[in-house]
Amino acid sequence: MKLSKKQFKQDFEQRLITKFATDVTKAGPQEKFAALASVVKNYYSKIWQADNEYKDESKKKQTYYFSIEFLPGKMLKSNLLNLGILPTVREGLEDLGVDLDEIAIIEPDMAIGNGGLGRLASCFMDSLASTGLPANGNGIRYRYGLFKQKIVDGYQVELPDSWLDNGNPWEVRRSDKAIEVRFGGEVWLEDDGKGNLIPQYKNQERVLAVPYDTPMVGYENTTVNNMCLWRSEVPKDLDLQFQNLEYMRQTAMLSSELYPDDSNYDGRLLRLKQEYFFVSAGLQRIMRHYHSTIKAPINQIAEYIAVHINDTHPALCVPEFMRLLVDEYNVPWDRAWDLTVKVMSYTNHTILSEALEKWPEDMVKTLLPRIYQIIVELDRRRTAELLPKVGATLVHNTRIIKDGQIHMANLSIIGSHSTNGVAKLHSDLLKDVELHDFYEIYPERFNNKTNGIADRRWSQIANERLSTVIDETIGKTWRHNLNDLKLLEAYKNDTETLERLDAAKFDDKQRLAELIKERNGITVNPEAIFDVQVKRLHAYKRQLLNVLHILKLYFDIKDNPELDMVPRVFIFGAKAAPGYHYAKSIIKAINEIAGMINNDPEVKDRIKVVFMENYNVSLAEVIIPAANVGEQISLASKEASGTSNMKFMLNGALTMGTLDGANIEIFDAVGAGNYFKFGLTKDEVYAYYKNNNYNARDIYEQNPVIHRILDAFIDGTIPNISMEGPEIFDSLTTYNDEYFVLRDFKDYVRAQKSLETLYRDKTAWTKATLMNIANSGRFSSDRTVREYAEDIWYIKPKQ
Ligand code: OX2
Repeated sequence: MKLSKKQFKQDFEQRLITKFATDVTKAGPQEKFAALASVVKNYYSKIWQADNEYKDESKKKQTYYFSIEFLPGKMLKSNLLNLGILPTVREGLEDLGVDLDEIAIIEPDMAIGNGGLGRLASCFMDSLASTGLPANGNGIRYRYGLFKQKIVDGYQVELPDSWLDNGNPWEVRRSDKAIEVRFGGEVWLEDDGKGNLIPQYKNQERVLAVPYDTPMVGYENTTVNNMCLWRSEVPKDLDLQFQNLEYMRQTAMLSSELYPDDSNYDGRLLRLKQEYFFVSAGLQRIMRHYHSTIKAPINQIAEYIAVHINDTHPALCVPEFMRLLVDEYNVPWDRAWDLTVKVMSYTNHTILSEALEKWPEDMVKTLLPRIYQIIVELDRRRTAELLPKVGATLVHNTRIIKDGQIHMANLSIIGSHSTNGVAKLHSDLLKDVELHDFYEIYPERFNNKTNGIADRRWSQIANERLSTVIDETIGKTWRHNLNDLKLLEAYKNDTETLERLDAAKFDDKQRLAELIKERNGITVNPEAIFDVQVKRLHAYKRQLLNVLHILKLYFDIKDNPELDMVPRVFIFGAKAAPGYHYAKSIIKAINEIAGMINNDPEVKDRIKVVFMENYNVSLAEVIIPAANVGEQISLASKEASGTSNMKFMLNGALTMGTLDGANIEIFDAVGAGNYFKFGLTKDEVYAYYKNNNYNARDIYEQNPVIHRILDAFIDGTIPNISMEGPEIFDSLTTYNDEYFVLRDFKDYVRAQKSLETLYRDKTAWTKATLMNIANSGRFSSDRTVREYAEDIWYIKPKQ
């Protein structure tokens, strides 16, 4: 949009008066933020309305992305950037003596997601709007987002994230569009005399779902999509009866808290209720819109809408859509099924068995009796139809209902026309191993969509310094088409470009060093290698491998106090699921090791270990630009894709990585010289499984370096971990090291040595940095959503 600085200043000052009866000299930061957000909202609302009208009139097919998590972070700068007014607003504020960054920091992170899955959903929201694709998000408006992490005596403590206390300036509550969702009670079918079986209900629990719409503003275009988040409330006509406090409490709980674990299936009733709640509300809203606006016959619905099931949490989309079609719109069963499969598509994000959702039949039957009937009928019909075609074994292995449980991945695959993994290796594993039986039956449904990131947030917003250097080198087209970063390659031997890249990185490191000083009280040297591992704490991600390497370096110094090594700052950021005991023990160990090393005068600052508390999107935006190295060291086959690996690459950090998830594609893109590869391959890991011949204790017994490092956990070397130390030690020895940490240690140390060697050659290092940036274009989520649009959803961008 066009906006002059003068106009902006006028709008902002005026808004401070109308909203808060104050002026720029007296307003507090919260008031300035609210006024600015309100001005910005005013700027995009016309575009939003016009785009809604365009969508209604053109009736073009739209996607609805159902996700139980979104992780947008802060929206202010992203909205300013996408509206094309970020520099104007920054300068306008400067004229008024206001620093944009100081206002932006006021906005709470919108953290209604855990990690990769939720962040991917938000990257997609940005990219869908920015590529002009007509799409909507659908999720839950949790009152409390992901917990805030405090570190107390080295331990993680969780505090509630009450992010809505000062209101949310971006959302629009649409009470008029509220919808009822029903649970429990009894259901039976009655013949209507014309041969139709009509469900009858008794004693259902009613919940009102109120939508809150948040605009997703496209980058310098005219698209504004919608992210719809549902809040649960007591229906108005029940409100005053007040006789059932438990019911009121239960209703509020539905949209109260995000489950703080994304790697473990938690079979609690509340979670199942949350899943049905946003699925039913979302699909009902779609149906209403279809009837009020699209007005096409119901049996054409697949030409107008696509529904995406982001992991299995929204898998109830399949039976709920069937229910709406069959029960409410009288569509015959077979036709309804055909439509459902055409409308639905599904993404799998993990093969970890503990994360796979399976709901007890009884629970589903009690909570969602009609949905249960539909699932049973789906399963019955499918079994009857497929038995003669593919035989009993395949049918049994792929059934929706097995051993008294409803398998949500099976439901999602069977009820949709597309199942995709999130990186090549992961999608291959789905086809060849984990979902192989399904692949035999439905080969055409399987495909890969390698993840991507919203590059505008992760470079233009998070790393303005680097962005400017890139502009000055190759021009600005990369801001619209990330593939143009490839133009940088022509400058890989250009000393001046390399120096500028280096200077930008140094600035970013200094900024992070200041933050570390402020938050952790630790002084770090910006000349040191900033070696970063930020992600959820999970055994398979192997933060422990990183820790063992740090201990090795520490002991090397203790053995040889004059050791010549490039100073390193090891930076960690990680939340552990509150119930994940082992992960919390690792956090404690990292903090104690940090204390031990940082305070040992003999180390002479050659190693610093920093655990930054409360890792979230905003902190990532400061840490990642400052990284020299990104640690992507999961055991091969366990990390479906990873997305921070792409953010590091885009910011000129080199990857220390296994051949896992999207790391492999990053390796292929940058080439061997610009990536530190180590560790078992997926095939080697599977060979160990097959032959059952991994013996971690042998490694401990036979390798003196490892022996000494592990002993440090139990012999008092590392202080204050008398509980955690033995737990970690045992996991690696007695319990045979589930994620092959000890097996990969030696190769990891080798790769770390070669990293250090390269870092000593500044020019060579910066060249590798440039090569990483230059080849990161493929990892824009603009590319990813375009692939979904073309291959899965069949939707077209606005011209
Ligand atoms: C994560 C995966 O662990 C990660 O590898 C992937 O990059 C991300 O999803 C986005 O696809 N919960 N979070 C994930 O999977 C699940 C389940």
